[in-house]
Amino acid sequence: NYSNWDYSDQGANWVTKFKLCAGTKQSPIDIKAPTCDEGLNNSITFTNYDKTGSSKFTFENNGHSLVLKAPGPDAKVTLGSLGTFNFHQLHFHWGKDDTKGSEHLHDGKVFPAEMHLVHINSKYSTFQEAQQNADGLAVFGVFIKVGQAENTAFNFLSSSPSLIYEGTKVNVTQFAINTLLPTDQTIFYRYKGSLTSPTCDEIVTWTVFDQPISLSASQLAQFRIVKDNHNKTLVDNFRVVQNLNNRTITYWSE
Ligand code: 1SD
Ligand code: ZN
Repeated sequence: NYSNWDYSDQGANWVTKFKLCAGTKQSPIDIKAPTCDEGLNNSITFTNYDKTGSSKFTFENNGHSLVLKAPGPDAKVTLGSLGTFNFHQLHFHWGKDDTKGSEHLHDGKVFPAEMHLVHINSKYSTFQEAQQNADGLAVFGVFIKVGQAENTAFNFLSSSPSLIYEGTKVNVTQFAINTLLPTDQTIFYRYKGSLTSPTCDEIVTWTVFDQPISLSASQLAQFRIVKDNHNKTLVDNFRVVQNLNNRTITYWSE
């Protein structure tokens, strides 16, 4: 079931096979006109995001993205009263060139790529269990722009020539996940949405950081050489933005 969808029309046809994709709280969205929420608990507490060690991450081509997985429940985040969420994996969405690639937009602006850090609510023991619940996941979205310098925190991207085909993976020595994040983690947007790929379950508390990170042009090029689940070049693996409908986007500022 994992292979019977692709990004050929940016998700428009998913609704015929995957009912949830036609829901009213779908992701991604264009983040604009957020409402300041004095009550939004701004503190994201990171635990073990700074941990380095000798255990192995895996970096894998799953036919839809490149995914970095940590070996166990280790890194986690607490989102105020929303609870604690264990880091599960991070992955990327990117364009065939720099004019597109991000899933979320920011005031209509598109970025060349976007990183998602997927976390599972610690009150559930498996992804499958979390998938049955509206508070199942917390996903962090980080916009990626193109910059002059190499971003050395993303050196693991240089293994993409070994990840051309779906199902291939490499080991990556454990590194501190917080090195991948924007330096300013205090400005972010929060809304309730969905997985951006089938089966589009509406189980995600989204946190999209305001500050983008930078990768060099050659680092972005490392994404664009891998192939998808139909053995075609995997580019433009983003879903088109969805209607906000009856939802608010909140932010908090000091
Ligand atoms: O697109 C990803 C999908 O590949 C899978 O990772 C899923 C569940 O982990 O999450 C979606 S997304 O909503 O994080 N883009
Ligand atoms: Zn994603």
